[in-house]
Amino acid sequence: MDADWLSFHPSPSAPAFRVPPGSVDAHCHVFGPAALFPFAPERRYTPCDASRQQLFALRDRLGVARNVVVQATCHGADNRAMLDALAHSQGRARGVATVRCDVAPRELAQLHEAGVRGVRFNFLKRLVDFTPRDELMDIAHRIAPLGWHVVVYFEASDLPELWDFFTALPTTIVVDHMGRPDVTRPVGGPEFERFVRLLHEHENIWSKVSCPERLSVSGPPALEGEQRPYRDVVPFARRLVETFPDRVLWGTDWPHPNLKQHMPDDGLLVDFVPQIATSESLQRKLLVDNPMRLYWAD
Ligand code: 0GY
Repeated sequence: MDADWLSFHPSPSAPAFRVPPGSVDAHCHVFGPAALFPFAPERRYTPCDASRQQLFALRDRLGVARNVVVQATCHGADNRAMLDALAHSQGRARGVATVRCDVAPRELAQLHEAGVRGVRFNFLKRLVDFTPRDELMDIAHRIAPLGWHVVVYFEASDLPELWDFFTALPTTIVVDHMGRPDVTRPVGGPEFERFVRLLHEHENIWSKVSCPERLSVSGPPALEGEQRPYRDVVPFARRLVETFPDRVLWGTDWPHPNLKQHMPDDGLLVDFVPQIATSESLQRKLLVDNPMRLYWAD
């Protein structure tokens, strides 16, 4: 089956930044292999195969200790590829699943036992069909007793419409990729201010400061000697890390689904971290303490 987007970087550079021991890549995926774990018929894109073995090789290359494997839309609510990665991780991977509202209590218990600690609600119109909010709220109420959280993925322009739904959710909420700000707009402008206000007013809401490669317009270093990968995203991520140091997570987003023009060198994504978390204390919270609290509390 042919992928309709670029393949991931074949040989990421070794990062210049050495992450603290026990660091977690808190947003990454596994895709297929399709021969073993077929993609969902309702998917909006077909990825290249990206196996657990390749994910674990990247983990070791980057010097991180653990992964959080997030279910992506191309696998729908069939969590088998993600669960297979968890099962072969020797406890070094946890998962975020997609479930339908008719999921049985027994299945939720099995997912928990396998290492799942959250569900993901995706609101990107290019990726999923609309799911009624009451179905999502129902799921959130069913997973809350397990101590799980809800990961939400949306476009910044949709936040006003989603605000009341998010703020009514009964769990911790983790926003993917800073709510996808338009980084050509000012970091102090109304759009990003709205997102910062969401976190200020709701202490159960966290943000991933991930995906500079997806949000950036300036892109990776274009000039020889440039030391600041994805510099236009830095003010946004840095503001969140410094304002909410105990509620931010970082991840690679490997294997970077749907990137059609530029595929990042994952080593550079690690080198983005010291730009946005500028002290050892902030780096430790972002990479170790926060994800460990959310995913390995037990
Ligand atoms: C990401 C980003 C994307 C895809 C998905 O579930 C998905 O298919 O999340 C995207 O296309 O922006 O976080 O992996």
